[in-house]
Amino acid sequence: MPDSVEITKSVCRVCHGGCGVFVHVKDGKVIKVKGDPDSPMNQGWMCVKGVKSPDIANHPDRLQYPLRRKGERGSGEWERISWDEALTEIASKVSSIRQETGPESIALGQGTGRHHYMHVVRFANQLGTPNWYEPGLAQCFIPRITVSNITYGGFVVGDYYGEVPPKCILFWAHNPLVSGPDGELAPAVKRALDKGCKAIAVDPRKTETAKRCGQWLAIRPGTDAALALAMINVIINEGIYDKEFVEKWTVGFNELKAHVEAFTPEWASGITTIPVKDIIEAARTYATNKPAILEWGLGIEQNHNSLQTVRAIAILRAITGNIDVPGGDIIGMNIIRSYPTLKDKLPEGMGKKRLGAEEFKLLGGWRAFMPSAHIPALFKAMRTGDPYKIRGLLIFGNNPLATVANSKEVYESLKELELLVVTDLFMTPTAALADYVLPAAFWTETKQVIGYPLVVENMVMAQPRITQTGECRQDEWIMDELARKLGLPGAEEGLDEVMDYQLEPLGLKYEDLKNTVCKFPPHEYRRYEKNGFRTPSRKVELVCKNLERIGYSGLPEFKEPPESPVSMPEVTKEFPYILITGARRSEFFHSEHRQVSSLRELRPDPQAELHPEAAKENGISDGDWIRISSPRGFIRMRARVTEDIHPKVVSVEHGWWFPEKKGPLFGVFESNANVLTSNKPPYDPGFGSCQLRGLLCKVERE
Ligand SMILES: Nc1nc2c(c(=O)[nH]1)N[C@H]1C(S)=C(S)[C@@H](COP(=O)(O)OP(=O)(O)OC[C@H]3O[C@@H](n4cnc5c(=O)[nH]c(N)nc54)[C@H](O)[C@@H]3O)O[C@H]1N2
Ligand SMILES: Nc1nc2c(c(=O)[nH]1)N[C@H]1C(S)=C(S)[C@@H](COP(=O)(O)OP(=O)(O)OC[C@H]3O[C@@H](n4cnc5c(=O)[nH]c(N)nc54)[C@H](O)[C@@H]3O)O[C@H]1N2
Ligand code: SF4
Ligand SMILES: [Mo]
Repeated sequence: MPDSVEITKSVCRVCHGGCGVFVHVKDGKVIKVKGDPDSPMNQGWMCVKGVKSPDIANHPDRLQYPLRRKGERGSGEWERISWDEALTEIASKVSSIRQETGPESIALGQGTGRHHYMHVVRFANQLGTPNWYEPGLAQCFIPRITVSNITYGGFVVGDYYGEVPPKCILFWAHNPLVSGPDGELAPAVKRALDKGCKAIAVDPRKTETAKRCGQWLAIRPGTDAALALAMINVIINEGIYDKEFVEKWTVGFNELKAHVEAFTPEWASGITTIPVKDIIEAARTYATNKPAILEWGLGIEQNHNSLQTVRAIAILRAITGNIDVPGGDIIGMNIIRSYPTLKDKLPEGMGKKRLGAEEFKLLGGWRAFMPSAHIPALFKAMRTGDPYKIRGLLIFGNNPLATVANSKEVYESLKELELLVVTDLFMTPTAALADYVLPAAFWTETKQVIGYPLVVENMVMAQPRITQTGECRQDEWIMDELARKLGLPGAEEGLDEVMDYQLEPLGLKYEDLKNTVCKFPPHEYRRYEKNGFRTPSRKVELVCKNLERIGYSGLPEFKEPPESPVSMPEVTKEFPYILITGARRSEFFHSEHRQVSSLRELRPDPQAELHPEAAKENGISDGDWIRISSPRGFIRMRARVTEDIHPKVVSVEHGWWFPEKKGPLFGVFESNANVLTSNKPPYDPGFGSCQLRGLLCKVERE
């Protein structure tokens, strides 16, 4: 029956993923994706991107065959070649570079949390190179994960799935109703809010989430550490901390108490622009409505003080006793084995050669959670050969021209490479500069094991391969084939073995789980009562001696952002507004989906949000095309004038390029937030994060 519809249960992964779905297939093509009402994550709900999966999967511009560059780099002239030709040639070039200048001169790049994430780390170890990157990491998630690990001995997520609902949620620089699954899902948050819990949002924008909160703290970007320190001050001074938990399960309380004495709400108000009474009220609400979830997001990491900002906020959970309690923030159970990344295959001494590792110990050094290269150092090495030349770059799903800070410098760096291979779903501006472009499989075309909620692995799902487009291949297959051709260590095992190895503690194989789709054992709360927390002191580390030992402060501190009205009053005269970039939109995932007309028509143009006061000062009306400039360059976007933003803040979307424009650049410098951002020091001393939010800018009508 060739035209009958087959329906298969699966898990959507247009974003980081997690929504249980039913995939409808007709004549080998996805025709519909519907939410699965039995999925604990989404209970039938789906966002617009997921619903439009068929339009992405079947898009006429999908890359379908391996391509080799024919003309000059970036000329847009390609020839179709077979997989065997492509992989043999790439392997031979990689092999020459490895032999001539060492494996460290080959780098691997990848994008945000995709299915093949850990496989790239594995492939890097197999290749023997310490240099792999992802544009999140220092800017996204690694500070939160690392700080959780050093403070509580494990990553925490909100407990939305147990019997006890939270009484309060503090959304800190996080808009989960739009940004969805980052350990929880929009519907889970919505369900908790619908039950009527108290809620507070700390955000310069009155977001979709902030509108559901009783209190909105319109913070000056980049000053979150000051607010958190003042909230700790109030909670301690008013005696509304959890005395029993603090006494029994934390170290360093007295030092913390003395440390925050100076950080009064009055002090923080002057820095953050939040009224004193609001700071006090937020501290009281969060500390006295228990259990409480603290939902933290990206806005606390994209600055040069990410380590201490995240630490200050992390401490709030501990002193209020909200850790690993029902309805609070629970520590992950990691019910599957961690990914076999073959780190013992990385040759001795290579860790030291990792670019940026010496300086940013928590990103690339041996104390790092998942050591990776510092992006500004890596791209500099491509351009300048300092301290050694990066000659080849293999990218699996990343569009650095759009998503890495200082896009024009990224372009200069990529042009210097001898070998650039890009695997992607579409011809992006980055892929257009490559020597080889390889067609990646869409999520309905891949098989995978997914540990969820993100990072803590309290739930496990497996996804079957359902459809096939052209000659598209799953990224892991490409890496495994290259490993075989290069005769790399560990090449005898690939994705299938990895998936079964991960599932072994559950007594399952991928083939078993593939039909079950989701395993979700009940959470065991307060596991620390048995063996303590997994930190050196076996307690929550309010003061962290391990940080002190490697040269960082053991207690959290506030530092004024380097480019701000306070740090740069002279520059502020020309650039009087504060720029934030990249607040998420439901219709797009980063630089993706601009070619998908059913999504693009919902949001045809790039948008910059600004307050009516700022609009008036500059003669701007809602819907005007405006020029947004920073000290580094300018871009154009359409103005959205709204009261729902701090009067001094301008918020621009990120990831914009125009697939409808001419290649190879496809207008990637016209409306791209990263033309405005800086990749220059000062960086966060632990993670090397740079300031993507809280910079200076000006706005003009075009
Ligand atoms: N200014 C500014 N810049 C930012 C941010 C910000 O807030 N402000 N946010 C940063 C953050 S947190 C992140 S995580 C990064 C994200 O940065 P990226 O990961 O680079 O973002 P994407 O555009 O989602 O993905 C890049 C490419 O992956 C392709 N792709 C999708 N699925 C697959 C697949 O399965 N295989 C392969 N091979 N390719 C695939 C897409 O088509 C797309 O071209 O951006 C960062 N950049
Ligand atoms: N639809 C969609 N969903 C996504 C993504 C996407 O591209 N599209 N990307 C995914 C990825 S990789 C990530 S990392 C997550 C990120 O998801 P979230 O963590 O929710 O991050 P954002 O929406 O980037 O930013 C959250 C809020 O931070 C605020 N903000 C900016 N600067 C500051 C500041 O200095 N302090 C405070 N307190 N707030 C600030 C912004 O106004 C914004 O509302 O989303 C994921 N989900
Ligand atoms: S939030 Fe949207 S894109 Fe992400 S998994 Fe769910 S339906 Fe898919
Ligand atoms: Mo991210």
